[in-house]
Amino acid sequence: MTYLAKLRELNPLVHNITNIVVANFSANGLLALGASPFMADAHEEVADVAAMSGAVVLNIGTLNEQLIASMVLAGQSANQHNVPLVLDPVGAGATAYRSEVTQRLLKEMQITALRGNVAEVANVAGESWASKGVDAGAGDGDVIALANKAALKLGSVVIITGKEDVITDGSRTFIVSNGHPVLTKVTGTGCLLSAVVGAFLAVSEGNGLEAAAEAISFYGVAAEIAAELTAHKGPGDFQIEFLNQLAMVTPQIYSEKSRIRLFNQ
Ligand code: ATP
Ligand code: TZP
Ligand code: MG
Ligand code: MG
Repeated sequence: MTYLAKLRELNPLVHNITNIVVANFSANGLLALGASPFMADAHEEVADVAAMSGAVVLNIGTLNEQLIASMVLAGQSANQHNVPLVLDPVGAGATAYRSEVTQRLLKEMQITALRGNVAEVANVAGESWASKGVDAGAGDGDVIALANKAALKLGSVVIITGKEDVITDGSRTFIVSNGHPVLTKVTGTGCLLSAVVGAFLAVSEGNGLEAAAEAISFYGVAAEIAAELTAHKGPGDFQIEFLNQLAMVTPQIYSEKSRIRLFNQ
C-alpha cells in the first residue's frame, strides 16, 4: 500500500505555522491531497494544536519574533508528543536574521525533516550557496554531499528540491526526477510541498525517508499532469489544475509515473 492511499484513508490533521504569502494555497493543497489543514499561530494555543495533530510544519517565510516564539512552543510540543515535525527554512542564508532564527529553532527542537532549496539547506549545513531572496541561485557544488552533511548534522531527513530532488537521512539517499519547471512560476510551491511532506510523515509510522520520497515524487507527478493539461495556458491555470491533480492522482497513476531512484555512493 502506498503512503498516499493511507493518507487519503486517515485524513491526518496537519498543523501549519506558515507565512502570509502561502497560507491559503497551503491549506487548499493539503485539503485537495486528502489531509486536514489547521493554520494556527497564537502562542496561547499552538502547543495544544501541535499535540492533537498528525504532523507539524514550521515555515519562516515571513517571520517575526512573535511567530518564532509560537514555533518554538509548537515544535517542543510536537517533540513531547512524538508528532513528526517539518521545518522549511525559507530564505536561510539570504539574511543574517533568517540564518540565526533557523539555528535557534534547530537548537530548541528535534525536527523529523528539513525541506528547502539548495541555498537554504547549504546554509543549515554551514556551507554557502548563492541565493536571491527566497530563491536559490545557480551554483556548481555537490548537492548530494550537502544534503548528507545537513542530515547527519540534524539527525533528520533532509530534502533539497530543484530540477531533481534529493531526499536523504545521511545514510540512504533517493533522487526524484518528477516535477515541471512551471512550478517555479507559482509562489509557494516549495512551501506547500513542505506541508505535503508533513501530511505523508503523519502516516509514515517511522519510515520518514520512504514517506518523504513518496511525497516529493507524488507532488512532481501531479505537477507533470497539470502542466500537460494547461500547456497552452500560463501559470495561473497551472496553479488551479495543480490543486485538481493533488486530489486526482490515484496511487495507481502515481505508481505508473513515479521516478524515484536510490543513489549509490
Ligand atoms: P525556490 O524558492 O528556490 O524556487 P522552493 O522553496 O520554491 O525553492 P523548489 O525547489 O522550487 O522549492 O521546489 C518546489 C517544487 O518544484 C518541487 O517539487 C521541485 O521538484 C519542483 N521544481 C523546482 N524547480 C524545478 C525544475 N526546474 N524542473 C522541475 N521541477 C522543479
Ligand atoms: N516571500 C516570503 S515567503 C515567500 C515569498 C515570495 C513564499 C516563498 O514560497 P516558495 O515556496 O519558497 O516559493
Ligand atoms: Mg520554487
Ligand atoms: Mg521555499
